[in-house]
Amino acid sequence: MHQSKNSQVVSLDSDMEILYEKACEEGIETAFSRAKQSAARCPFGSAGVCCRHCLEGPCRIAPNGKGPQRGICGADADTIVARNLLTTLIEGVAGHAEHGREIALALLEAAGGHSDYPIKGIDKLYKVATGLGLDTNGKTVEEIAKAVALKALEDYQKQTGIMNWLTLHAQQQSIEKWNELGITPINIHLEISKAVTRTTMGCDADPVNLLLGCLTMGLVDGYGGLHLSTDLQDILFGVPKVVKSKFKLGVIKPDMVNIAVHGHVPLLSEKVVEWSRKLSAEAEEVGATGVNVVGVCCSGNEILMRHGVPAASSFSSQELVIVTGLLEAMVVDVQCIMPGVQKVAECYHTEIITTLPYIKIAGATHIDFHTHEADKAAQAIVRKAIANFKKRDFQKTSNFTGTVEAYAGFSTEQIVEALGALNAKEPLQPLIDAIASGAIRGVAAIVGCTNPRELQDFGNVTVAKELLKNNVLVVATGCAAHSLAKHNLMNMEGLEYCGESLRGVLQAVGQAAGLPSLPPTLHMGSCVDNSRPADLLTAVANFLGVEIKDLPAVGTCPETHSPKALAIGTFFLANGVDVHIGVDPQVSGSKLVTDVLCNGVADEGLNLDKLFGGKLIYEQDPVKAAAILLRRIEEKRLALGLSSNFNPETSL
Ligand code: BF8
Ligand code: SF4
Repeated sequence: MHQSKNSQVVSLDSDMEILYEKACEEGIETAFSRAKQSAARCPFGSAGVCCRHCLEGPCRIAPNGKGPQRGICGADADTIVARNLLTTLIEGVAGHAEHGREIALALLEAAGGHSDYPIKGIDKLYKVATGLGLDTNGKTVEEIAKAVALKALEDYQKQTGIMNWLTLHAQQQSIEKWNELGITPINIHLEISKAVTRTTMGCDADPVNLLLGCLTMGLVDGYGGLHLSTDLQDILFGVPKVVKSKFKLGVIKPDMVNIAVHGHVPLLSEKVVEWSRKLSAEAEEVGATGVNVVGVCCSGNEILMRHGVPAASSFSSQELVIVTGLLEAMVVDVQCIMPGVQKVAECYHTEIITTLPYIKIAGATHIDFHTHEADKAAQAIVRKAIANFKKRDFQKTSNFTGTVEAYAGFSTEQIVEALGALNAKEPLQPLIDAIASGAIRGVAAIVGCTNPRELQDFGNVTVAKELLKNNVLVVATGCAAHSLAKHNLMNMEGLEYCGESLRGVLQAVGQAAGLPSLPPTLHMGSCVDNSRPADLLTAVANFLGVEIKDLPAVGTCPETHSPKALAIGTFFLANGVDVHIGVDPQVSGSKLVTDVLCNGVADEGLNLDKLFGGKLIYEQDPVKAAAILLRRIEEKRLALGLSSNFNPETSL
């Protein structure tokens, strides 16, 4: 059912609307209500022209030309905007880099045999080891895993050369381009530290050079954050395979002990899932029928992809999950955890449990989680939740029964395997044939977040439907995947939204692989799993002997809020993929920065499109955004010599 934007207040998801109203009635503050209080945005911050990089400031540039045009140190709007953008990217990259480092250490520990995590993805281990040029002959799994983990950690330490994970995954032509520009990263920590240095007062003041620094951060994010994390997680936990699960609030069960896992690094969530199953009998002792784990945000995506654990909420409605009154615990690790969850939890019996020594919330319970004692911590967490069941106040609960079925688990390997059912020798050929014939016009990745300032799911779902209607193959990750799943775009019902030729391809591939069809959009995982669509594009480009930038492929991030999503977008931009963003990237205070990021090839000056073959597209209206993306897809089809309805006269 298509909902109009105006009929909803905070979310296209009617269950979330009900909970939002309940929260308002009970005087419980949530991100949605706070967003309304903060509706007016500071014009300086929004334009990116406010600087607090030193104590001479804060300085701000008057956007209309009347008032100060430089900060006290002499930095102008271009420098300040570019520096602020780089600072934002550093924040995003750091999160993904830490994610990768934690997994690398966990793998090293597992290789040493002192870990609660067995190594499950043996095929992937061999593939990554071989790709890294490691000798696997006559070596044990543990020895190979240790060598891979050390190679990963080297990407945080080496002082010369190129990051191992970049060499492992990037196209050679791209590496040459990045080398020429001097933006190829050496090691993750070194680049983050260098980038922080260049943003400080009295360092890099050349806006174009700062933007090149932004691209380095994009590469660090893509290879050091996303690819490294996905590869090592697949080695530790196994490569995801197609799985059927459920979305929406009906996944929370009134007769069970409910635990929401929230955050990102699957080390914690994997163990909570395992122990929730093992300790089910203890839940029965307190009158529940068992322990039910539900996912929130990207931790939710991780355990959905590998275990089919159902998902309750994306980012913007994370507090509303607690307002059901049915959660015994929300256990969190890192990233995207609103501090506000604790205040909401205090209105109910829900216990917020933090698990990392550097991520705490005042008032929350803290249980230190270490990989070498993961089982112990997970048991303690599940037992706390079980003990809380008796404290539940059934006067305050709201039950939801509605769920939406969704397929997930579409790792690149799984997609290639499905295609292999049509052509075992050249699995990519059916996909390429479909693109070449025009049955599929192109490929789009819908990624990123939901944002409490935006109507939840509206942008993500609208862009998806527009693209599907026009026969674009859509893959999704992150919280955007939650939006699509909740609105039937990951089950067979949603096939009605696809153009006829796309639907035909999805059905043919799906049926060959033993499914009724492929779903209209393919869930490829969490935000670090944006490595997976990148790998798919790389494989297709290599197969065709072209560059990623030549493919009719786009990325879109309609409802983002996170610096991490900007970092992911920058990674795709550096690879020549057009990236749409539906939320103001806060660079409008500098014409130079805006032109470099957003202008098309027709422009005189330096711009990303000319340098790499893709540009940033900022468009709030999702229908217009999809139209621009479709035009870009057709433009690239034309350049590849494929059928195209691109008309240069109407190009943007
Ligand atoms: O890393 S999509 S809101 S949870 S940042 Fe956060 Fe955005 Fe969700 Fe996943 Ni990604
Ligand atoms: Fe002001 Fe320059 Fe300091 Fe920024 S770095 S606060 S513009 S003096």
